[in-house]
Amino acid sequence: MLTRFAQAQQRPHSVAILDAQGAHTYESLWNKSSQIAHQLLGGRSDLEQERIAFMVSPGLNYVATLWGIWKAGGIAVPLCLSYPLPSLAYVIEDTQAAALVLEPTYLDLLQDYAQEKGIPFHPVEDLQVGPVTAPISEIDMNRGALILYTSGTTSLPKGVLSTHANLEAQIATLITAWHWTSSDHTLCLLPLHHVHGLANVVSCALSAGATLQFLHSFQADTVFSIFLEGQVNVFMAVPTIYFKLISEFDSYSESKKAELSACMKAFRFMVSGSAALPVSVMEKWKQVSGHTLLERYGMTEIGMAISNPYQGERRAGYIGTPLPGVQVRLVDEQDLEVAPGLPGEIQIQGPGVFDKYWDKAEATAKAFTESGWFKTGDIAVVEAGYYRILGRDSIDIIKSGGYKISALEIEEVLRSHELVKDCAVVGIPNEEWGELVAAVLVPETELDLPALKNWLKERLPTYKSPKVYQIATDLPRNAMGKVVKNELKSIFSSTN
Ligand code: MCA
Ligand code: AMP
Repeated sequence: MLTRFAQAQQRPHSVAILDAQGAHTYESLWNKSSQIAHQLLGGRSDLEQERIAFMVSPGLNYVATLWGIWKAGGIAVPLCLSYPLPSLAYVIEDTQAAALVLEPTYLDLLQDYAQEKGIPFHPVEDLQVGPVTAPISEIDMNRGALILYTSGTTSLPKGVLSTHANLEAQIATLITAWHWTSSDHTLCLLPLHHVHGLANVVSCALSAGATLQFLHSFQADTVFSIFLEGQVNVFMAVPTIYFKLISEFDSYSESKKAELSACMKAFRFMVSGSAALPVSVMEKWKQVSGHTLLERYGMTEIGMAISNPYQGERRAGYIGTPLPGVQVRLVDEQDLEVAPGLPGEIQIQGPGVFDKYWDKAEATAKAFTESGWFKTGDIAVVEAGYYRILGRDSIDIIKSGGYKISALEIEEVLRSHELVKDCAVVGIPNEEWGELVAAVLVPETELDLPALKNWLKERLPTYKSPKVYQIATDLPRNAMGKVVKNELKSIFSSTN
């Protein structure tokens, strides 16, 4: 049995999930997921790794669907809840999803599309009927479990296939390193189509027998209200969320600040990751909550790899040391290990490293060295035993609000606009968002920027309010090149 499921057997009557509908026990989660598995199987004994895409709000139904797919022998494909139809269709078609599980809220968006494509779709509620003892065969650890999409240095996102063994390793490492127990109670407000929310928060909490409280989306005042209820003791978020929580905290009266600080002081620990944590945010959060944030480093393809210690010094500006079971090395451009103290690309090996990019053999081959190390594209240095990230190898990868965004994907869309002659997209540093997406356009004529932004929003899944700059002169012919982009980046960073 997957260790992800073990607690459902061991503590059936404990509260697994708190969501907008109330409290749900591990038994209820187990039973609902068995019903879903049974219905998805429809009389078969195994889905044989069929991909099942699902669009369900965070809460009991979400986890029951995920577990149900696994119990039926399928590969789970969580869809982003805010994507427009073309981006959802890309994922559904790229994974050749055999069926969709949808919450009623999302039926309108996908029903016609599914009918047209002949893809069976199930309202999630309809699946929760029938026997709870689904005919589940033992799950082979080397089977595919999950496909999450990640942007990279190509214009189209790639599906990252992780096996059950990969997920078990990713979860086990964090449970040990961060001392998860069944007494923990965590609040999940992160999107669930990424590792941070799905593996680090949801799967670790449920594998430890802890209580997992869901918030549909992030709102700083709601987060603090929940904290004040006094149950949450573990919290994980991206740096942008800590920045926004600090701004909210600053708007409170002195007495409310004191009450909140006292409440947060009692937490077991708090984690930041997915993007570099500015030292200023770390320091301010320490004043606000009494906690030194534990910063860690990971990636969709590998789970978590490097972490500051649970006990011991959490060093500001550093990501820490390799997690148990993860091998890390820093290499130069020839894939040779650098001398101590020199910067190099982080490369990773270990049981948590993904299986392959879905249906992309060439991209998979390119992502590994001949000796099997995964190339992260992140550049780091080791100083006094701790890793420090210096940046990314590719200027075309932007991290904004914790999301990885491909500059090339945005450029491709922009270039299809009839009034855009040329463009270059770069990330410019910003304390709140990490980086802001900035699009530098050479227009055919003066552009109506609000109209252009709306146009972009309809077409771009990763739309993040890009800043748009128009420039009169043509971009140098190699506008995509690193040198030119670096120049644009520094020009617009200083005018920002
Ligand atoms: C939103 N806005 C932005 C951005 N995002 N502006 C600039 N840059 C951005 N990136 C604007 C919107 O257009 C809107 O503006 C206003 O902010 C509010 O938008 P909304 O979407 O409601 O924002 P939010 O709810 O405040 O979202 C911020 C967020 C969210 C909560 C930080 O971005 C988030 O959940 N990030 C987490 C992503 C994550 O989990 N990444 C993990 C992947 P206006 O009001 O003017 O329209 S990485 C991973 O998994 C690896 C393995 C790892 O290491 O963890
Ligand atoms: P994703 O592909 O969305 O999983 O994003 C993974 C990327 O996020 C990594 O390759 C890093 O560039 C970045 N990242 C994650 N954690 C950190 C961190 N603590 N500091 C700096 N960058 C980080």
